Amino acid sequence: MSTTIQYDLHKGVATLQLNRPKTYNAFNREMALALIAALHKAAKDDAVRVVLLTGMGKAFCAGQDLREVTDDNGIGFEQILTEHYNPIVMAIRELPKPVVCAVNGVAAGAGANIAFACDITVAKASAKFTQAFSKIGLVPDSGGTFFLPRLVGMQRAMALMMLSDTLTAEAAAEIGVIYQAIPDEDYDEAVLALVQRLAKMPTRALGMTKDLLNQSWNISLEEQLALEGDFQL
Ligand code: T3D
Repeated sequence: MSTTIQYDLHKGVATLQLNRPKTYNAFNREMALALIAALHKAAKDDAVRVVLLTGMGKAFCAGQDLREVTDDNGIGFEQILTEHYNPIVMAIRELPKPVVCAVNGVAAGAGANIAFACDITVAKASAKFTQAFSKIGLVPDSGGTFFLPRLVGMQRAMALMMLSDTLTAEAAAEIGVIYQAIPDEDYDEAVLALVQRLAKMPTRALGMTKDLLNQSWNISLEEQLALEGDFQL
């Protein structure tokens, strides 16, 4: 088992902690594959009622480990997306339980977009978000072009992605990119209270709520109403 993801299960809460603090938890292949495995493990384990994704140390996640992409012997862009980020985002969206993301520090590139793909994202008030991709000549990935315009509208998504401006946690909460910015001094306690609260709630109904919201992106109101009825019965 890789140490790049710390997996801990306590009272129904599976905490998945990105653990490469020296690189601000940037994703290398080992950590990406370990996160996919951890998400699948949490999805299958009936003892898990809520998943908490967070980072070790000062940062949440600086996105792709740039040392790995610039390594001539490293894998290429296509493999990085199809084998790392796309499966991570799909595993989060398909996980039939709430996935809370607690952003403990800076979230950049894929790190920011993975945070936006989670069900409820909260952040320490001192945390910051930046798309970062445009600064290094890349287009945003990890589902950012799907989630961000849905969260904040096209204008804001476009500007955030083109300019890669830094967004404070408070500004992110104000415009609806995340659910809440929590004062640093209250952060640990508030995150714990949130996940413990979710763990005591009806997991199956929460999972079905997530499924309904996932499906609402692709279907008509009439179909959605029918689906709500099917799920309620
Ligand atoms: O195939 C593909 O690559 C496609 C997929 C792309 C997905 C992506 O995520 S692309 C975007 C990649 N990420 C970035 O471009 C962000 C790069 N990092 C930064 O802009 C800044 O480091 C931060 C805004 C995240 C934080 O800034 P700051 O000033 O608080 O910290 P710092 O001093 O820049 O970084 C702290 C350490 O983390 C430093 O290490 P050192 O010098 O103390 O040993 C730095 O090198 C390391 N670090 C930060 N980001 C990365 C990283 N190491 C490897 N990869 C990183 N992305």
